[in-house]
Amino acid sequence: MSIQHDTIRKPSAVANGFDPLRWRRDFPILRQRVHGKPLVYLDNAATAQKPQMVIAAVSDYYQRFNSNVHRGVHQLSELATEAYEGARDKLRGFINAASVKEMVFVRGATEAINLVAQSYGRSRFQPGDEIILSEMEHHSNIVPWQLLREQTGAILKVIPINDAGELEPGAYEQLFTARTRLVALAHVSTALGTINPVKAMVAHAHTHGVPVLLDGAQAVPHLPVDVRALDCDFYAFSGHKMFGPTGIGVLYAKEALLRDMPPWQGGGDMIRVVRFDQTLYNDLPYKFEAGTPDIAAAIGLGAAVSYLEAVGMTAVEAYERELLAYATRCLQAVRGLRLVGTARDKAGVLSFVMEGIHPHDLGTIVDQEGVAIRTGHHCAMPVMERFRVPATARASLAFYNTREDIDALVAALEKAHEVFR
Ligand code: 7TS
Repeated sequence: MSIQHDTIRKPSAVANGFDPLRWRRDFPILRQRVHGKPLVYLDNAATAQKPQMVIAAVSDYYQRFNSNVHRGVHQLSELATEAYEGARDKLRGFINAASVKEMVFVRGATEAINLVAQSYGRSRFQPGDEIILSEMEHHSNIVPWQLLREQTGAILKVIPINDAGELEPGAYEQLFTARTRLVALAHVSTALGTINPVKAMVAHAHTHGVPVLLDGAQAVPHLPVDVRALDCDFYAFSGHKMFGPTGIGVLYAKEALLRDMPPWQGGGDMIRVVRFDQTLYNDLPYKFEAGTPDIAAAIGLGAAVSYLEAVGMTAVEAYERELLAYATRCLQAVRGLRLVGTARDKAGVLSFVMEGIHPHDLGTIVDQEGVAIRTGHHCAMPVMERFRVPATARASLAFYNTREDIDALVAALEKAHEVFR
């Protein structure tokens, strides 16, 4: 069965007054066919598609004012700097940071976490100091801390997860000791979709005087995020998962912390004065931005923020919750399918395994039907180990997905059953 999505305009796609089809039109890539079938894109956790407005902003920069930032007095450089810094300020507003000094442009969530490990962690941590992580972390929030462990002798402590894919209640609080120096935790889990109760967890860490880094890569595209309300000390996220370009992301950090942190990379833009005997570093946030940044991507990300503000993050969250509930019901009705990750509070991620079919085979068959999902360990191998599966198939939602997309996935899964019968 192939569903002609481009022609479907059923009221079922409209929930809470939110019409995904209105927004979907802004994404040129979603209009294409794959293997002769209309593309159903359900791999948004890996990377999200880009609206025309973002593509235009990147192209406009290269066509009209390509120039380096912070360096020239000429017209083009001023335009580029204005657009680049304008994007930073839009991002600041989007997550409600107090100041642009707290918004460091990086390549993505991975680089943001490495920056904290190498600057904050490496300059302070002593052998035996403890870092609390969870079992559901993305490799990007595990490996940088293992590198730091090798460099400093720090110890990693892991919050276990239960069968639903939630943090084991009570386990977190018990991990704190007098040696705890940092908590690094996913806001939303990449492989399970679990939304962690991060506000309460930050508050608890602060009672011990311990700062908290939140990995917001899977949260920012799907929920309203307010770093001041969360009171987190660091917040890391990637542009490409929030409908912006690849190669750009943000490390938010409280100004007082950034001020005391040493630079982690040296080069142009991060300095004020360079002499061979001594170098004075630049103001925040430039102290952490060595070298020419991905200017086009930053400008594109600014456009993505404007776009998301027009869509409305509160509406996005409500719509995706409803679509997730629909998708969960539909997938649970598929023969032999088992969901991995059934937390009470979840974002739009559906990881699953199907009896008798390897996830990779499943992914290939589903792709033949035009449905893009991801299969594998989703850069969260400890989660696979915890649930004793080698891999899962994962469908991940965005606000431009519809109930018809879910129906197409279910039809493709039924087809896989026929093939493997
Ligand atoms: N943290 C989380 C929670 C993630 O989901 C990802 C990427 C990262 C960090 C790293 O982000 P990056 O932009 O720096 O690579 N997650 C995935 C995924 O689920 N499939 O592909 C990448």
